[in-house]
Amino acid sequence: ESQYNAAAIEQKWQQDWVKQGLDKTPENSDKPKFYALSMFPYPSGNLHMGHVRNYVITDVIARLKRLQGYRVLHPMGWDAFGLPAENAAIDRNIPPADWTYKNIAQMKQQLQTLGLSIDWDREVATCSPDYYKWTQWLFLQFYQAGLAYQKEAAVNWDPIDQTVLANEQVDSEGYSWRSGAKVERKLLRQWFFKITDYAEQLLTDLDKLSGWPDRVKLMQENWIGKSVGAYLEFPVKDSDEKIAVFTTRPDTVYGVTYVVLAPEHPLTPKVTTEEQKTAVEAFIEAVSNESEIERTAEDKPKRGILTGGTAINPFNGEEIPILIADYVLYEYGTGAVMGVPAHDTRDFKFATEKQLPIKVVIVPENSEDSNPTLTEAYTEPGIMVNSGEFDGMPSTEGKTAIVNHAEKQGYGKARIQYRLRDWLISRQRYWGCPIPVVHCPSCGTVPVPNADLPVKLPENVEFTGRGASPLAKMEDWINVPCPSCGEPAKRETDTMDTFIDSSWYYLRYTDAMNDQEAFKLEKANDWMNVDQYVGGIEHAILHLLYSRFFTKVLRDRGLVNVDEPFNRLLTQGMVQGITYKNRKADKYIPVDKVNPESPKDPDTGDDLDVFYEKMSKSKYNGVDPQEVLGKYGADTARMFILFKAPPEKDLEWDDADVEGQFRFLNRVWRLVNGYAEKQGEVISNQELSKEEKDLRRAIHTAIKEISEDLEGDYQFNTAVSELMKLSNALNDAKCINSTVYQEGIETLLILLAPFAPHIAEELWHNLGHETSIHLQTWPEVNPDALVVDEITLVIQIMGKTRGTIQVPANSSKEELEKLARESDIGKRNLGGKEVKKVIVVPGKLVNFVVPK
Ligand code: ANZ
Ligand code: ZN
Repeated sequence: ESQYNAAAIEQKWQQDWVKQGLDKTPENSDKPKFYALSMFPYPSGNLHMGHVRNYVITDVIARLKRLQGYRVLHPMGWDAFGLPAENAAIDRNIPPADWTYKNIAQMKQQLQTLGLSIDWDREVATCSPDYYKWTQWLFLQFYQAGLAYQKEAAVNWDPIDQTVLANEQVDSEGYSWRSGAKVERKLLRQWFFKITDYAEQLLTDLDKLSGWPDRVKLMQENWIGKSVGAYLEFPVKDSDEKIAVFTTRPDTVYGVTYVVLAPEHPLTPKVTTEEQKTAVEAFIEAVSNESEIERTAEDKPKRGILTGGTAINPFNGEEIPILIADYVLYEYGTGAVMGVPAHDTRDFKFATEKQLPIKVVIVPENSEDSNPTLTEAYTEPGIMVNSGEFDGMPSTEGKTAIVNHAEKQGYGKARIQYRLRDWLISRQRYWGCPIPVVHCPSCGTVPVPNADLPVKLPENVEFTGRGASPLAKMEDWINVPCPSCGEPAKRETDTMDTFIDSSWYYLRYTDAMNDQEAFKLEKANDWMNVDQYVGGIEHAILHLLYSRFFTKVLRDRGLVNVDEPFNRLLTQGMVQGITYKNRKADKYIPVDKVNPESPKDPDTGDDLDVFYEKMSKSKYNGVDPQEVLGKYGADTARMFILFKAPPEKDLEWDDADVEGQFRFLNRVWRLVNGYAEKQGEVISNQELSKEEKDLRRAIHTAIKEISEDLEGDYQFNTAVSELMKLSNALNDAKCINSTVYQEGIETLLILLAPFAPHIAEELWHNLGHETSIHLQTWPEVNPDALVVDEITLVIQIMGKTRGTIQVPANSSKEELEKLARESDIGKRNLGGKEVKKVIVVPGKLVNFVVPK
């Protein structure tokens, strides 16, 4: 009997499947469609366990759906633009394209060893001109729709390297990763996408996404951040200027004791008095380098200063001071707020520090005192007091009443405000998609005509990491005739945020080879939406929000007919490795240097902390997929990953459990091959024996349980447990010449096929089948097979029949006695009586002997 040699059979079948074209996407088929999508990887060069888990999950779903009769689209590609390639160019002088394509080749080869049923004909790489041509075309669609525009915006500026930095290149203290310089904020002209136009739709359509985790929907909701409130205008004393504020609490307007402007607010210099001028300017200078996070941090004392100017509360004519403070953000609302220290926690702290008055205008219902002294802000609803004609009104009603009043008087109006800002899409980088516009001295911004797309990245660029973007130095590339007037003009040198590349790749997959269009409408409409999207929670906000935005814009341009890109979303948990840390020395110890029986630091002898944490190089707790695959094969790795934890939960890597799955596959190997060898004539009995009936029940229970586990929530872990149960039942059964046994063996293999595709295929062929197991049909549950036969049981007391009950035919003696005792007949006749003896005749009767 042959040994299970994973390496040999996996290679064999992978080649065979390619030859047969099993993974190709069926184009002309009247089967229902299923689009299974993994978030595509950044080609860093090495496949890690997080990738493996992600793609194995999607693959099981894709394989399952094929067996269930769907035509499946299961593609893969590369999110291939981005900073690391440029850094490699700077550090090692390798052109970004070379580095990227080398990594893609390496990772693709690694992916293929996992036995993923991917249609590689549809592979895309976002850095390839035949992809980014269409990214540029889509940019121009946005531009024509008025959804792409330029404005000044603050960027991170490294004053030593004279370059713009991405947020990730600035450390938490605000220093440059490269030069170590303190990063400054500098205003530069930047490109934006007007995602704010879609804020309301992006919010309300979350309701359509019943197949998304609530957690992700909540994160998106918070990011969009809808606030219902009002704009109110406070006139500046002795001036025509008015300060508009955004407030969610118009009901507190009588409690305003000051107004605060963002330091950058254009009114700041206008309201500042001569005496305060120097102090105000110094304050603005100090704030200008603070990041938004620093400015709004909860725990930090709020910094602010009087401008000397005075505003008037239009509701009661009160004169109130105007301040500037760092916590007021210029980009949100109107960049100005009304300070209500009695009812806002932040204002309370600020007013207390600055000794500004606190005026109560809301009190709890039934409160006697309308001027209580507060030790903290009262932020709950209540009854309005000290609010003129509004006194006595519940504050919840007061919100509308105040806004209505302001609207009538002409100094305010209802307003919905979103926290979402427009998407800053320009990057001063080389390795990204060039923005296809030309700047002409006479025509202004001119789109590159479609016929001239793609605007290709120039080659032979010098990378120093210093100065402006490498593109800005490519004179030959920059200088072009204006597409409109033909006069000398200059190319845009900014490239696009790589999140744009990944906002439409799922559409390109539907028609990946098209060199005439980004994708054909009919093909996109045919395959969209993605039925199941699988990826990391780290993309819960940006990538998913941007993709949703793209889909809606393209829908409005008539390029696709769906509202949402991703029907169902599975965010898989992290893969964690066992981690050893010397807490005293604050250092991690590589796993292979530690004796797991008594974990000690090999250098110092200190006891080590042992815990599970996300695998990472810096913690020396990673497990290399190549190593596991080399030792056990892809099928074992897949089984372990699926078995060890539900897909959305974190998974703790455990070698013993990997072993366990390897042993299970070996058992299946022996079971099926043993059967294939011994298998004689298969006898079909008219009347099934009890053993056959039991086995048949086990088979159909497995079908039922596994089908249910894989429906909706994809509980692969319990499905694998069911596979193990069925395999045990087959191992124990003796009726190997029965058709039932044959059904059991074949069912086991088909149920196993999505999980461990290679071994299932090999064993399937060993049974004598010619066509691939992956072309079979997922078995159906036969409800009859699940039914447990019943018999009529006679209940006797002292040999006298008192009645009968129905019981399962296969009940044991103990079960029969219990069923009889607990039946109504048993209870009625035995109630309280001591039972001396019980006589059980299996399949017939139970007789209770009681004292006379
Ligand atoms: C007066 C007031 C009284 C407020 C009160 C709250 C409670 P969200 O929910 O985030 O929209 N605000 C408005 N613009 C701001 C800006 N640019 N920077 C900092 N804070 C700003 O919060 C809206 C509230 O945040 C607004 O309502 C305003 O303070 C403040 F008892 O106005 B409120
Ligand atoms: Zn021109």
